[in-house]
Amino acid sequence: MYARLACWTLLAALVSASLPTVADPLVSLKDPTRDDDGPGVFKYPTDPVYKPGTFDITAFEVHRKGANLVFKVTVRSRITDPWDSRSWDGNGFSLQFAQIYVDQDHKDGSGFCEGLPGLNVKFKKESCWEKVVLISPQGRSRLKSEVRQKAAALEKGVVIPKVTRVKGKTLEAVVKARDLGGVPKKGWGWLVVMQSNEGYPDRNDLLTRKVNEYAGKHRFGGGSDWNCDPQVLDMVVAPGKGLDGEKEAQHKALAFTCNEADPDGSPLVELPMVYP
Ligand SMILES: [Ca+2]
Ligand SMILES: [Ca+2]
Ligand SMILES: [Ca+2]
Repeated sequence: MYARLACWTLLAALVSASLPTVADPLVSLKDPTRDDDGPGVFKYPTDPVYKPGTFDITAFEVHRKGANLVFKVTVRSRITDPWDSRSWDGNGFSLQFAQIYVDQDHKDGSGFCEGLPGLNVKFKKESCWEKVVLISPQGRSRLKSEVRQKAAALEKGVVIPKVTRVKGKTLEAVVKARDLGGVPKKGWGWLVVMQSNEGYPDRNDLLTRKVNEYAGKHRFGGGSDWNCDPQVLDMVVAPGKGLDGEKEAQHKALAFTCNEADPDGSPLVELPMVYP
């Protein structure tokens, strides 16, 4: 009898060792702190609601939960809701707007090679994306109508989460795995970018806050008043381990030039992805 008990105990130990625990993420990337300055020169708006660290990504994870996936983007400071998002059908925060681009085939030119309007970015040809998950304080109907009006050509790649919520310093979005095209596989590429939610965006911008030459009350500074600069505050770069060198790699990836004669005709930056 003791032998049988020992046998069962051993079997149970083997089974539990071979099953991933619930907390094991499918994707887990880190980002260094204090690189929420885009190409190294961007400044926060001057209004005090934009507290230091608000747009500073520190971690990104994807978890599986049954038929759903939970996307988690963590920032350096506690997430606040100064504009009372519940009063406009929002999700419990006001300031952040994270976009998670996913390359599912890593083939040159396959997928969408431009960013959503308002980011002023393109993608490297080997990293054109099939899906982008929007983590925004805006409700689903506002997101849907913005995408339809301003990004109709990209609409089939846009994933609007079922639920978006806040936990401390983390934004969480629940997405049906089916809407992403399945459970994430090895070999997929990831790009997490951080922007700021703008409820009154420019005519062509998809809910993004502008980066201008000089910071204003609700405008980032350090960029250009034209559309030659990437409107990205922070992003995750390879190897996605939060190393110091990743700051430099980000600054390089987001370095932009504006042609004096035709600033809006300047070539946009081409962003790389992380293939964990
Ligand atoms: Ca960061
Ligand atoms: Ca692709
Ligand atoms: Ca970064």
